Amino acid sequence: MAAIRPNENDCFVVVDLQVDFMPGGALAVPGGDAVVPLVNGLLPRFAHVVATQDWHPPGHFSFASAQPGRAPFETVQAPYGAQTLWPDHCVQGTPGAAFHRDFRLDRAELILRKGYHPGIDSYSAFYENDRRTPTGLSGYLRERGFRRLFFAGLATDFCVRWSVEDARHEGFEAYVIEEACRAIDLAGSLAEARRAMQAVGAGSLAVADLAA
Ligand code: VGL
Ligand code: ZN
Repeated sequence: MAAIRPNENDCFVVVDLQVDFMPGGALAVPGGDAVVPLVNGLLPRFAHVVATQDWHPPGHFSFASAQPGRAPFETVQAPYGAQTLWPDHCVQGTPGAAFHRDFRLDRAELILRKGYHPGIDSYSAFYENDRRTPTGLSGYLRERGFRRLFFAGLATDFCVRWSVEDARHEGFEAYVIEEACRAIDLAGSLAEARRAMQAVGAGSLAVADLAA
């Protein structure tokens, strides 16, 4: 494949590079810290960058601690469908919700926070988990004139996957930079994510596929 050279209509979407998703964090993604230097190295190749930030109020519905008798990684039925329960993570204003200190956040033109409604989780940067409540990102990206979105970050099988699927549904071209993502991988969720992203026509890229 010829190298892709990002242009003015392209945006790099960096997903949830936050302390709680790093090794030692409340919801650690294995190898999550390894993507930070890769993402930093990619930033200069893009004219435009958006970063997302998981941003939950204390006692959020997706926290197992908020559901009596439930443990992290169990699934419950929410009013909007199945919801995985998580350890408390990315609580608004806490150190765990902060971006990794080495992430060059200064390059981001927008920080899109999600997951702030107490009763709805939001994996996707576009729609909350009820699949109906918009975050406003698609209007923003459209108004900016972006057509191709390039994704990296955490976690491949949750926030990256759901964002990529919604990006396609919203009519954007979507590419996943595989080496710059890491997965939680609960019960085959990574394989399922790869299938789902392929099924919606998202491209899968290596860092080397992007022109330096
Ligand atoms: C995420 C689970 C819960 C993610 C966020 O960033 O992939 N996963 N909240
Ligand atoms: Zn979360």
